[in-house]
Amino acid sequence: MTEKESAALHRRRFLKGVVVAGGATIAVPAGVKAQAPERQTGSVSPPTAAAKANEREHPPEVDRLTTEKTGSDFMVDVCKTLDLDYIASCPGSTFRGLQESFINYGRNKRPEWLTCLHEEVSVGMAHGYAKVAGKPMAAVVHGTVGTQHAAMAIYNAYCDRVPVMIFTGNAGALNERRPGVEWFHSVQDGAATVRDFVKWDDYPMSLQHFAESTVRGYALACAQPPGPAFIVADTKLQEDPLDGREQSRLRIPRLTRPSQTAGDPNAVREASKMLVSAEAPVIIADRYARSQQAMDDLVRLAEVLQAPVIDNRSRMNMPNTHYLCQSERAGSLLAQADCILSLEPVDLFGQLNALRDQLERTDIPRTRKGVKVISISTRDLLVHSNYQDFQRYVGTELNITADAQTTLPLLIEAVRREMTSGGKSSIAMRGEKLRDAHNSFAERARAEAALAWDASPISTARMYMELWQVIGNEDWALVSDGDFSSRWPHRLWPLEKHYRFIGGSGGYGVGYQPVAALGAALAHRDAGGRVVVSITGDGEFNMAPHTLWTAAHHGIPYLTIIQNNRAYHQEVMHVQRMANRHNRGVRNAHIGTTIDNPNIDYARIAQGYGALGIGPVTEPNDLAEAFRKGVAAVKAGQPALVDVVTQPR
Ligand SMILES: Cc1ncc(C[n+]2csc(CCOP(=O)(O)OP(=O)(O)O)c2C)c(N)n1
Ligand SMILES: [Mg+2]
Repeated sequence: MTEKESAALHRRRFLKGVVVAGGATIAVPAGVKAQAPERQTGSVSPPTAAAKANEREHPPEVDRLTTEKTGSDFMVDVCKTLDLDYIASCPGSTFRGLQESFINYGRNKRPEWLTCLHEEVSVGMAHGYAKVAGKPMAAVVHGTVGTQHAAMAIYNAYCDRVPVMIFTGNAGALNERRPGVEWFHSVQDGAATVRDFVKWDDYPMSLQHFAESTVRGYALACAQPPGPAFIVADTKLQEDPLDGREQSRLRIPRLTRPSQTAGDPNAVREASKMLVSAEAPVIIADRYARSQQAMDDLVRLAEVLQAPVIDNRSRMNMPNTHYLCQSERAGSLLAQADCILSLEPVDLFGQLNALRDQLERTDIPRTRKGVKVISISTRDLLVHSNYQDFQRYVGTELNITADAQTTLPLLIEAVRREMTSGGKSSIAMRGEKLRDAHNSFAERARAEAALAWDASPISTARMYMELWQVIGNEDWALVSDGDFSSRWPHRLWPLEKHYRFIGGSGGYGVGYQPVAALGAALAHRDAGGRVVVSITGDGEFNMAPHTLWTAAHHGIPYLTIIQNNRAYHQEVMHVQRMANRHNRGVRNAHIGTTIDNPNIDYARIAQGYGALGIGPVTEPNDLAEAFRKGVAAVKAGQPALVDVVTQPR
């Protein structure tokens, strides 16, 4: 007998013993005669002769416990009609039927089931994925508690206007619930927790209803402005048998993608007149470009007007190598502008006004009096009341409610027509000045980056410069930039293609960076071998370090760089600000805001999850070697992490 067989036998004997012992759960004290209880529910006693005769005449019906098809198989049929490559989840019994159908009946293909170790990852990775792939993937979350875990990631995707398909399970009918846990994970209204920050939700009452709502949800999630759609799959609908007759009556509607909204031609003509007649027009691009085409269109508009563009980086909007990309001079450009065109603004008021964050909060305009503001945006088409992501109201001169990306070619045409009829020589001169200004940007950024070049902890600018030396010759993509406010990559690196960058979280919920990076890296992998880099704050990374396991498990390579300032540094600064306000000194501001003592060993964490882990790197001269090793691992298909101990900012 082999060792394995002997262990199996041992285990069987052990289990038999447990079953036998289980029959005498209550030990009878010595000397007390055991009495049979009057009525023993579920007890097995020898059948009487009469009962045996009865059994022969009327044999008991054996429960049929298998079925060919269930409702969840049909649900998979529905999902397969949608353009879904992946479905991510942390398992939960409220969708056990659906899961089994996807992996067996659906053959685990289109969509392929991905394992995540937290529901926030399932949804957050779908968020990052959609911004690169340009289409949604799905996440399935356990009833109630899974939805609660997923909530912040759903909120980020909603604020960032990104399409995500989310499913959850729920045992709606109380007589269908297993006692205990299933009650705790059941609800009347599965979407209530997140309804304020999804675009649309439904709780289908039949399989036909499921088909229509899932297709509708997908279409709505993708329509501009996009957002998460949330569908509750009732467990009874999932698990009940589906017979041929019932199935033949079911219809899956065809997915029709809506056309996008383009600006009203009169309003577009009006906008072109205002832009052409302006002396100092400025374009702000915010949550604007979803494609390379949209970037190219923005370049065309800027060139035809010779107008500077401020890229707010919510998306990759404008190549920073183009002389009309003037984000570096945002303050002075806004102060001089007589006409501002804002494309899909996220916070227009915040951009046009400066808020003083002192004892008394006051705001002062950053723009000159009489400036004309034009906005082209789908913002007003998705506004909910409770969550305040809509920001302060700005009374613009012209508010064109339309998809800016779809409207831009029309605006370019209108501007061209307007210019030939009017003719403007000053426009060319404007361009020359902007070219001169642009020449100085890179030089200034490099001079600033040289400050504290040899410092340890390492300056963040040095980190980005060293990284560039390693990835500059690759086909690279940046999926998060550790500290959004430093803008180092946008200042130091050429970002000239749409897929180079994907913008930020949308809702500023910390934990987005490692999670969205995973999804973005998946989409980049499928697009063909780009070297994906995610620069992540240490606070951000600690919200979901286990993303590295999902990456290793599913073969999703990317390089995570921890911008490790051993603190929630932004919060250090907030507490310092409050301490200064009280004139109490800042020496205690580290309490509750730093992440040291002990220092976290991120390299070992990465190794534990199956990724390559390097660091901590504390000396700037060691960065190049660490990044080279990390990129080599990524190119070989393995996720890797480099822990860089950095200055606060
Ligand atoms: C879920 C969540 N919790 C807390 C915050 C508040 N917050 C904003 S920035 C930040 C610090 C993030 O730390 P890290 O990623 O290390 O970046 P650093 O500020 O150190 O550059 C925190 C905790 C938040 N935005 N979201
Ligand atoms: Mg930090």
